[in-house]
Amino acid sequence: MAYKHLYHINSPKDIKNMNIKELQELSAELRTKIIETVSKNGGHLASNLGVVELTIALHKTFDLEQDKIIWDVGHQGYAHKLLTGRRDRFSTLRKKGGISGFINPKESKYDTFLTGHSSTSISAALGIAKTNELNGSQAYTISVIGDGALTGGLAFEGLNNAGEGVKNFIVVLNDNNMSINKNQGSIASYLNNIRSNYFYLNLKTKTVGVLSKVPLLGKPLISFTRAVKNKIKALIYPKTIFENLGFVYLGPVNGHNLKNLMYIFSCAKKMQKPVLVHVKTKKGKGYLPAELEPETYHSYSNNAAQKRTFSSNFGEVILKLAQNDERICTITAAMRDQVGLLEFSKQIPNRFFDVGIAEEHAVTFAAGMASNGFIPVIAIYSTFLQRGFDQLVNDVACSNYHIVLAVDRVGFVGEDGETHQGIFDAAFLSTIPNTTIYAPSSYKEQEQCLTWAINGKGLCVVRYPKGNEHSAADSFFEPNKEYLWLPQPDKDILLVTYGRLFETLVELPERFKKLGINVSILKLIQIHPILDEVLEIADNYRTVIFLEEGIETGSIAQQFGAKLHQMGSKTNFFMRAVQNKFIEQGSIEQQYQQTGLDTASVEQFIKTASLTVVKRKSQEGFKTTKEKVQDLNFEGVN
Ligand SMILES: Cc1ncc(C[n+]2csc(CCOP(=O)(O)OP(=O)(O)O)c2C)c(N)n1
Repeated sequence: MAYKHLYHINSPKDIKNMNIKELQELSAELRTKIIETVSKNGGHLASNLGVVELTIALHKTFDLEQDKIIWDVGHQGYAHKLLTGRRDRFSTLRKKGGISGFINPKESKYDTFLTGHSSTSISAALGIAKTNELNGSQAYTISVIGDGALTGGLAFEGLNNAGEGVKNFIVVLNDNNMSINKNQGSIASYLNNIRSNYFYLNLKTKTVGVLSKVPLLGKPLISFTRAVKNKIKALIYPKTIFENLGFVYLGPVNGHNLKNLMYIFSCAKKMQKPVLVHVKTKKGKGYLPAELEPETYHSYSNNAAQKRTFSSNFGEVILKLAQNDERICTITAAMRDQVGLLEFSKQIPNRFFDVGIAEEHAVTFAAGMASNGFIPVIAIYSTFLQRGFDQLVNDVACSNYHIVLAVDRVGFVGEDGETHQGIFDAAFLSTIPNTTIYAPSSYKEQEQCLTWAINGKGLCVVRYPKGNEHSAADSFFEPNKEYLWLPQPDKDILLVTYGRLFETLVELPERFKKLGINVSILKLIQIHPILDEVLEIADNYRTVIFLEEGIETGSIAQQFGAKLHQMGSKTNFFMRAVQNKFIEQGSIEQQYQQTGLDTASVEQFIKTASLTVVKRKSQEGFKTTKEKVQDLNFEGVN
């Protein structure tokens, strides 16, 4: 496609003089660019195609040199990026060092607030609007939130607070009737009801358009018509929930009609109260496959689809277990297909619960079920579980309820970047009393861990990464064993790890053998509480090196080292985990390299650690724990 307009737009001011026809042509160009790029790089497709006109209308109506847009989740910001000086770098979307798949202020002054997790935009926008008031600024702050994100409790906390009163504050509800899957819950049904008023604004716009051309009488007639219409509207339609919360409600408006959108935004600007503009869009608009299957095209991956993954294996195993145990229920927070629960939802619909984007609620809801004798299993991405920490501590663990967490996408996740990494859960979950954590690295281990978790006590966690198992993983499976020990002839170096990182280390013993160094491996499956048995194994080695795909502070590695120290072990302990920083987008391989957890870096780390030990030995004279105790030579003490 030849681009007539897009390559002339380098900042928001460049669309200010474009007419409707040109803006419509620009919409088509933006769609082409988005489809072209996502087909190469992967990314969120349907959500972005749905907001093209909405983005243009916002850019046209507001002055982005001072007004601020906060895009909820930030996964639908591609058109916004293309119109704010990032067109030429757009081909680097989701690549290391390239354009982020989410809204990110590091990238552009037009990206107001870092997003990635849903339902935050109203709160963040309100913070900006309130401080604008303190500064005496007349700038507008606009939160653009989807109907899916509106199911998150945080969004309502923001509405509740904003409804008390704030100026120049606009919430744009981008309602496409979809979350990733069909939107769930009574808010979705409620919005469906309002949408049946859909004809209303079109009619009003047309009427205003015609009347305003009538000389002299035009304006008074508009006011009169408006007053009558509002009366009629009030008689026919009850007030919306948003009006009851203190907002002026405008809409619903067709989100693909630029004229209507610009008109309604210009009305919203005139209100002296918080405004909610209800915009109706079609997810996937302009690309038929995505319009027909918005769930499939919510996000698109250009990697060959993997048939069996840890998520799908989880779905199969939990279905089997639930078919034999009527106490088992599954819960998802708006990620049914992604976490592998589609088949479960069809086979056992009465014990399947999609609670919407409501992770905190999911945890306390599960605690309620557990208190009533059921076994709830929450399938959730590691990154989104962060939201449920307080509920896990207070509502689950304090009462020692038995719930199972199936934590998906642990470790690095690749292209989604810093807001989506699953590197915190092992650290924060292991601080909670009454918790057991398993980290399988093969499908068979995953099945075994899920069975242990279902039959366990308290909070039982099974955590596994994105994608599939290592090709050789199966051959390492040992039934009924909470760890895998691959010892070499002497007790020289022991590598300790868990989960997917095992794949990175598995070849190292062979490589080191060639150098005359014996490297053993201890792979933990139960990572918390740390078993005495594995500490005893480690204590017998001269050097223990713990490698972990998780954040360093509070890591299992740190806890392991501390425990060895507490038991008086004289082992030389080293660890490598993710330094305390956020890991940006890139491939998972690149993220391993960046954190020194790829095979080559680990190999080097082992060599450096060995040299450090040799140096220490020559300085102090290395002695095993037993030798040191013998040296103390306490007579009469056994
Ligand atoms: C706290 C949290 N939970 C889950 C997700 C995963 N997620 C990303 S987009 C999305 C659906 C959002 O739906 P909606 O707000 O309606 O936007 P749409 O994609 O339909 O435009 C979900 C569940 C997330 N980003 N944050």
